[in-house]
Amino acid sequence: MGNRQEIRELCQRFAAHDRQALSRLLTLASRGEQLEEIRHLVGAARAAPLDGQRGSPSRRVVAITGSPGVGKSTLVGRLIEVLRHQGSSVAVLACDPQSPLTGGALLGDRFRMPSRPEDPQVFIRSLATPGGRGAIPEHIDLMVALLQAFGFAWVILETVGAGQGETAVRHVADVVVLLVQPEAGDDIQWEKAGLFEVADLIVVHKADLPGADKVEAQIRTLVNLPGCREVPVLRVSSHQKEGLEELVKQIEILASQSRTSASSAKARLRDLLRERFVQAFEQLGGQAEELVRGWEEGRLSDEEVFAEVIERMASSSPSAN
Ligand SMILES: Nc1nc2c(ncn2[C@@H]2O[C@H](COP(=O)(O)OP(=O)(O)OP(=O)(O)O)[C@@H](O)[C@H]2O)c(=O)[nH]1
Ligand SMILES: [Mg+2]
Repeated sequence: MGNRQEIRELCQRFAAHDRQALSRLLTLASRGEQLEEIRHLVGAARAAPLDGQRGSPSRRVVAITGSPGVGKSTLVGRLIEVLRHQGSSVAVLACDPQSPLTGGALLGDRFRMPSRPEDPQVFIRSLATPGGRGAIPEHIDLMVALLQAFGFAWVILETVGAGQGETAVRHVADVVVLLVQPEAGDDIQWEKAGLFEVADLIVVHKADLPGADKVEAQIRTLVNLPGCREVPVLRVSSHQKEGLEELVKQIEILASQSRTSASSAKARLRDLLRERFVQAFEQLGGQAEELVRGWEEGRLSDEEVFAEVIERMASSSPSAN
């Protein structure tokens, strides 16, 4: 699969605005195949935008994250309606944690989101995400770049934000929106509190349900604690179609701030470097052990081990990464 001939054809079809080619390239990227060629394609498309995309509107990458069942897919469906109404094109990547029991919520996502095959300005793709790295596929940044190169003004990522996915989403999204819902129990599951740290905007979703006031009050208390950065809190009901325009407006505001804020861009770059560094080290596997053995046996000094690790990381890390 994914031989040279195939990838060449795919790139040509992508340049001719073929959605099936886009879809296949996304699959390859999600599997970590043909990364170099795909990066090249994205770079070329950036330099010479596809027909009809010159003077493209500003791009937005938004992550919609929250626990299973909080209503992410439903809300994304509503956002698509609002954005289309405003004339923007939208692509969605729904990152499904692959459930060992049911095979994931993929079907459910397709059902709840409008699939609109007739609308060329909407593209929806579910991605199975095998375990290991949280809910975000490793090459999500490249998938987003593909969708942008294809011309989508908005890219929305749906993710449960579990595990390391939280930080991965932070690197790629301009704005991270965290959904919480009125809980049946007394308190929000505060073990999810880690997610609050990556959220730029918190949505009390299903605001039509009883208990929305209480959750909102709890969240406001939490985000107003001294030392916490200010995070807007909004109430939205997808069922009642309430709060949606306000949500889009807030996302726009935050996205433009995130783009102009050099410090947040720098922080994102630092996080990315750290993550890639750890990945490259992990890829060394047995080689690192071997060097440590050399140190134990007195053949290598600390500095020599370090220098050797750096050198091997540089040569083994796939240039495509
Ligand atoms: N009351 C109420 N229910 C909602 C609202 N939005 C979604 N729901 C319901 O919440 C349930 C879960 O919705 P989904 O959109 O599938 O939630 P999800 O977060 O995408 O779920 P996963 O993809 O499985 O993590 C469904 O039964 C929806 O009908 C809302 O605004 N109000
Ligand atoms: Mg969903």
